[in-house]
Amino acid sequence: MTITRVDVIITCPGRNFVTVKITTKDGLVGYGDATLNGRELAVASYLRDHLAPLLRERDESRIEDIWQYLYRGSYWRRGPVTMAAIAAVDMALWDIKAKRAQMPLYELLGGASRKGVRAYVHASGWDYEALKVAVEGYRTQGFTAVRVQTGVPGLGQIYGIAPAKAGEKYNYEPAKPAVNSLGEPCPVEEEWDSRAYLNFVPEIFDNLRRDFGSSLALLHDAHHRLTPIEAARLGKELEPYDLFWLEDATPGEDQEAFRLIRSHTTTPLATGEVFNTVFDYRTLISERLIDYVRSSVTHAGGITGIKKILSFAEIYGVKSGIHGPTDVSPVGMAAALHLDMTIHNFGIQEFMPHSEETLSVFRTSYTVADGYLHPGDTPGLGVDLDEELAAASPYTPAYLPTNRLEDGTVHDW
Ligand code: GCO
Ligand code: MG
Repeated sequence: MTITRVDVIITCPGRNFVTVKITTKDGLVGYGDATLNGRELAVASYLRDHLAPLLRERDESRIEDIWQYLYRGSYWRRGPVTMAAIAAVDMALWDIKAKRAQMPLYELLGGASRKGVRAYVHASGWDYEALKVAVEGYRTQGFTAVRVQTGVPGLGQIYGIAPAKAGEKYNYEPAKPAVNSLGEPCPVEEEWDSRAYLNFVPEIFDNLRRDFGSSLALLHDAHHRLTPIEAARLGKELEPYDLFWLEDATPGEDQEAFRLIRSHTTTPLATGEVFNTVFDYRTLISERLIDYVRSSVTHAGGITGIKKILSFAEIYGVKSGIHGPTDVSPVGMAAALHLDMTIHNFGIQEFMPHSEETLSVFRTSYTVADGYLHPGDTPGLGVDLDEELAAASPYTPAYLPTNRLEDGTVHDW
């Protein structure tokens, strides 16, 4: 019952991932996802240089104590880097505990509360016709919930639009670096115009409801780019289209801003993929300003961390909508699915299928069928990492894009 090794594995099978591997004295191995898109090396250093030395010879069964030791003991707490590092250690320890108990993690967390985990997928297109093909593609695969994003006339590449052909199996990967004048990787710069976007989006939903009817759950991500009053306008104008949720309508750290949005619209609201502790949500949840919590297991302190958030949310009738893009690794996705199976206030699970290249390194047990995911019944999280293949794909510098307005002002991406 002792930790003997803590390894940090950085690999890039199609995109960068950071994984923690914890090994116990009797040879049990647990994995945790520590991937922070565009800042992977900061988390890897936090783990290698600051946490790993503190974990060796510790009793791996004391998960809550280790979580509190890493959270409070570091003095400097919260934030995406710290909480991703703690998350990875936490996931690995839960993986080990469930393997030692010889049961899938969801059984250890309280057993199944549902038959499976309803997923939503990402459909996008440069224009409505391309989006329609993508939505149709997913609907024929049996998905009942689809996030929809399109280009905006007059704008170039913007958030959420897969440059690949519409309807392709894999979703778009935003962390594609540009190269600066020195030949060094740097963020791509996209251009944004909220007014053009606001004047265009309602028509897209009008078309979608005309073509796909009322039963298909439609989600949309405004990705932090609107002011509170713009978000209120969009929520109000989308009410006739009965969205499942409007995500990140305005930057979520301005929690009180959601009071303004809420006072204008009944469109359900989701936020929090960039949040990493329950304190980021305190006003949002206690005043019921949102309907769904978006943090991922990977970015919110692991199983232990996100359970604190979702238990708080359950009291106020706020549900989960755990973040599941391709930049959360299959380990982080598996952890989400085990939680999704057991918590009462489950809402929906984001699912961007990883590429074959990624899945060749991360061998998963979770399954998807008829729009539902299931974590599988392999003991632990149910993910194995092929370290030889991982080593063959070294880290590749990559950054998320940045946004500028027409006059050059930096804007939320
Ligand atoms: C989502 C998110 C992603 C993020 C990406 C950042 O709703 O899935 O907004 O698209 O932009 O995960 O790394
Ligand atoms: Mg989002």
